This record gives sequence, structure tokens and C-alpha cells, in this order.
Amino acid sequence: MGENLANKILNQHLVSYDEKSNMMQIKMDYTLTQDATGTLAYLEFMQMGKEKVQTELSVSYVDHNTLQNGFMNADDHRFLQTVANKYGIVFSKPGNGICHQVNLERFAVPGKTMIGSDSHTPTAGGMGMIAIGAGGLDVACSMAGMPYSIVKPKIVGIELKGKLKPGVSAKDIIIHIIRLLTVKGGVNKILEYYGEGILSLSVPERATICNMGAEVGATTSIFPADEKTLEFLTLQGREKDFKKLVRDDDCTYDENIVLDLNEIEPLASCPHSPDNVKTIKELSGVKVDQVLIGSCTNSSLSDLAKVASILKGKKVNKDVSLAIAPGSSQVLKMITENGILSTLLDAGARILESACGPCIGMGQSPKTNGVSLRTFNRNFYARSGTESANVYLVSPETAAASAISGHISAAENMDLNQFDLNITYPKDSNLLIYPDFTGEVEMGPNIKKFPDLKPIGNNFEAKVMISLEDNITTDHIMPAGSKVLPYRSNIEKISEFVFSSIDTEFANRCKANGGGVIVAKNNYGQGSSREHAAIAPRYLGIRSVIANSFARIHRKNLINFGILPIELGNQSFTADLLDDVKVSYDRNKITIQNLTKNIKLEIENILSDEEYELIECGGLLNKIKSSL
Ligand code: MIC
Ligand code: SF4
Repeated sequence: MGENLANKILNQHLVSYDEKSNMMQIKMDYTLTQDATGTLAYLEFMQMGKEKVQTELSVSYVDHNTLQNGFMNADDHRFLQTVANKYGIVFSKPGNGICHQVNLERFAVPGKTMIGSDSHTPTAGGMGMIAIGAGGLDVACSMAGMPYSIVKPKIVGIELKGKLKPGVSAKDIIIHIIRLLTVKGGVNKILEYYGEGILSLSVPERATICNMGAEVGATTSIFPADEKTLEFLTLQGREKDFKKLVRDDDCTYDENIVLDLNEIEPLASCPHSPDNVKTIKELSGVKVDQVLIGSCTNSSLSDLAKVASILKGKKVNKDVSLAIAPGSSQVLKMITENGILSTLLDAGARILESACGPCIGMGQSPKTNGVSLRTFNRNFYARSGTESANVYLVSPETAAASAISGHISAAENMDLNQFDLNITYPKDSNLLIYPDFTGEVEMGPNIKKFPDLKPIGNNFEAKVMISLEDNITTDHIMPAGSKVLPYRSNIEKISEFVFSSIDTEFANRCKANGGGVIVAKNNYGQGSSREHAAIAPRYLGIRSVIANSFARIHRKNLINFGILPIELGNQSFTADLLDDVKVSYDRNKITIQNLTKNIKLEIENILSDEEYELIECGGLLNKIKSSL
């Protein structure tokens, strides 16, 4: 029997597989970091005693914290650049673009594996890579040459049939899939796309689909490397990087989904979750205050060409603010040369820097109760910076059509191909710096020593510090935005903001009680890979999170920093029953006792041997340091 594509690449990179725990260790060829997670990742890497990175390629991008208000972010950027130069990492300066977009343009190669300290690392699946998002410490370990452990994923085959109708886009395909699977439906799964329908999707469109596989919690998503891939690489002057990579025709999948592209309608993810989906028809008439086009999901040249085709000769509605962030300096240069930029400006658009910007709450917060349409990938509560705002995720086509009409509208009967994209792509950027392995690492005052985290112990009594619902995101746990992001390399300071958007007293309560435990329901920790959502609670004394289920990356981050994730599964003993608890655990079982209600629950300890050992040591960094 033949192999599917995901398993082909995984098997070529397999270091070991343990049947008992169902964990596989994978060799990672490439690593990616961005500045908001990179500072910690490199501080961690520097404790591992290596003279240089052990990967084929490691790239450090600056794209999140580009607002330099005060010295903090500039200190971080300088630290990142000097680390990169010393240890052999390519450095992408601020302004060069969003990591996932630049990676596609300059570095992604079919068949390679990549781990990145950003949950949208799977974007590179659009180029036929197995690219996985992880916490910074896991990326640091890969840079030090260690393999990466994942639960052996189930491979879901998604067959695309037919062709999209005009005005419907790759974004609508993935929003449709998110509606089918929900925000937790992809955990420990790889989504593999195939079928005649993929032949009409370009690499940037495939990348949009893989990017938002993160929104169902998937380990990653992948498309084959075929003639469309060669077309993209040729335009980039990288045809030598092409390698045909497809599934065997007689392969099978663990699960199957079939989608007819002709039947997909323009869709929107409504506030405040990507899986809260409605059709644009159902939403027509909703008045719009702001339209934002950009982010690692939809900021490619072809996205902006469609937007400009719709805006050509038209005016942005007087009550709408339209802002556009081209995904990279390459995209910006190209839209400057082929008339797209002047079309956008003539219509009344604001142009933003090539960076994450408003997607991570760096500016452009909507007005009070504002309606904001965004081509981004996350509309979690308060992520935009305005708690009362309503954020909808839509395609670039819908965004542009709505910017003109002033209310949510689909792009019907519009010619989307008014710009020639077969132009010469700039190959080199002065914003990419290649390392010469010299110099010393510069650590400005914003870079603080990594705190010592003690093991939690096998028996402890603790108070419940917060009790939460389903689908708590890492944006709830550790908010981002322009006020908090500058402290990503300062754990003491950033810990003051844990849960601050939903519970301003959380940090103080933890301090007053010497920490405690967190209880929650399903899919705790969905969204971003930020390990700060584990380190900062641990710093505040959180010992365990007791939940029905966890999102993949966050569960690993908790273990990496010595917090015990207790997974209740479908137990009817829900989190609500807990207040003061006593927790004890050994290799086989975990006992939770409610001290005030005299209830006791015993559950199997499902941690793997490796995970159990990490909890006992107080986390992965402690383990690595003790073995040096
Ligand atoms: C995000 O989109 O939430 C981020 C910001 O890119 C994060 C990383 C971070 O928090 O720094 C992610 O997706 O992993
Ligand atoms: Fe940046 Fe937004 Fe993409 Fe995260 S989702 S990498 S913040 S553009």
C-alpha cells in the first residue's frame, strides 16, 4: 500500500517512535523564530552550550514588536541580531516582512521539516513542507540539534473537487473547514490536501489554507509540491529548490473529508472565534467601521492584486478606515512597480508597515463597539486592543468590497485579474543579514535573566486561582498588544498581565496565595504558541492546570516549564467542583481531592515517560542544564 505525503516526509525524518506513548521524535531541518517569542528562545538556546546552531537553516525574524515606543523593543531587536550573527542564524530585519510570508518567498523548500516559535509556522505546508508551530524552548532544542517529539498525528485526507466560483477565495475554503472541524477538531492531526481542486490554487492560496489550519489546532497542514509549486519558485528565482512531492495514488488516510469547491460561499468568522461562521449573505447590511488587509494569512502579492482590482476606480466609503499591510518588503516593492499601490492610494487606503501590526494588537484598535473586518486569522476577544469591538475574519475580496460599500458585502461580478503578476520578483533584500559568526551578544536592560523555576513536588495543596470555560486562548492567558509585548524578554514584568483582560486581580491573587492551580474545560490554551502563557503563570506559582482537554502546543509548553497538565477527558467531575484542592501524583495515577467538599478523584497519569520526567525536574531547561 502506498504512503500519503505527510507520512512520507515524517518517515524520512523519523528519529524514533514509542508505541506505548504513541510519541514520535522528528528531526527538524529548519527553524524559524519571530521577535515576540525569539528573545526567550535564544536565551534558552544560549544555555545549551552550543557554539552554533546545528540545523540546515535557522532564520530569526523581527515582525511582531516593530513599534519602538521606548527602548524595550529596540533592545530586543539588537539582542536578536547579535545572537544571530554569533550562532549562525539568518536575521530578517524589521521591515522585511512577516516571518511566514518571507519564509515562503526566500527559504521554504518542499520535503523539508521546520519547527517555528509561532503557531502559524504551518503556512509553509503550502510549499509541501512539514512545518510545525511550537514553544520557543522546543525550537531552541531543535537549534541545539535535538529531535522534536509529537504525538503521532492522525492524517486527515481532504479531497478538493471542482473550482471556486468567482469572488470566493482560499480564505473561504479554510473558514468552511474551520466551521466543520471547530477550533478543537484538528488536535494531533495533520490536514493533507489533494484532488483536482488543488490545481487551481496557487502557492499563496495554499499557504492561506495551511496557515489557518492552526485555528482548528492541527499539528500542521500540507499540500503537495507540483507544477503550481514550480511556478511560484520559478518566479522567485528558486526553481532549483523544486522537488516534486506527491502522495501515492493508492495511499489511505485515518480520516477523510471531501469538499466540492463549487459549493463554497463567501464566509466570515464572526466574533469572537474563528469557528463562529456565517455566510456573507447572512451578514449583509452589517455596518463596517474598519477594514484591515494583511497578516501572515492574506498579504501576498496575489491577495493585494485582487484587492486593487476591486478598488480600481472606486472610493473607500467615507465612514470606513481601510488599512493595508503588504506581507513583505518584496510584496511592497512589487505593488509599487506594477500600479497596485497607486490604485490602493487613489481609492483612499492607508498603507502600513510590512509586519504583523494590528493582527497582534500593535495599533489600529477599532473604535468603541466598532465593527472591524480583517483578512487575518484570529478574532479572539480583546485581541484587537478594543474589548468592545466586533472583529470578523474575511477574504481579501470580501474585505475590499465591504470597504467600498460600507457594510459587509461579497465581491460579486468583479474582475479580479486587472494586474499582471508575471513580473520580475526582487531576489535579494538588504533587510536579510547573513551571519559571519563573530561579535558578542548585546543585552540591553530590557533583557532579563531567565527565572529559576523549581519543581512543583509530587504532593501539594493549592487553591483554585481561576475557574474557566471551554476554548480559553493564550490571548486570554497572556495578552499581547503594544503595552504587553515589549516585556516578552522580562518574565517578572510580563507576569503582572496574566489573565488581565478577563480578571485584573489574577496576578495579585496568585502572589497573595503563593500560587495555586487553574481549572478549565475543553481545549485550554488554544491559539498562539507563546510560551509566556506557561512561564508567567509558573512564575506566579501555578503548579497545575486541571482541564477536560488541552490544545497541543500549550500542553507541551506547560510541561516544558514544569506545570502539571491534568487532563480530565469526559469525566463528569468537572472543574466547577474544585476550590481548595490537594493534588498528588506518581508515574501511574493522579489523585485530586477537594478539601472543602470531601470529593476525591483518581485518574490515570497519561504523561509519557519523557513528560513525567520533565515535570519532576521542574521543566526541560532544568533537565538540560543538569545534564551539561
Ligand atoms: C499570534 O498570532 O498569536 C502570534 C503572536 O503570532 C503568536 C506568537 C506570539 O504570541 O508571539 C503565535 O501565533 O504563536
Ligand atoms: Fe503575525 Fe498575526 Fe501571523 Fe501571528 S497571526 S504571525 S501576529 S500576522
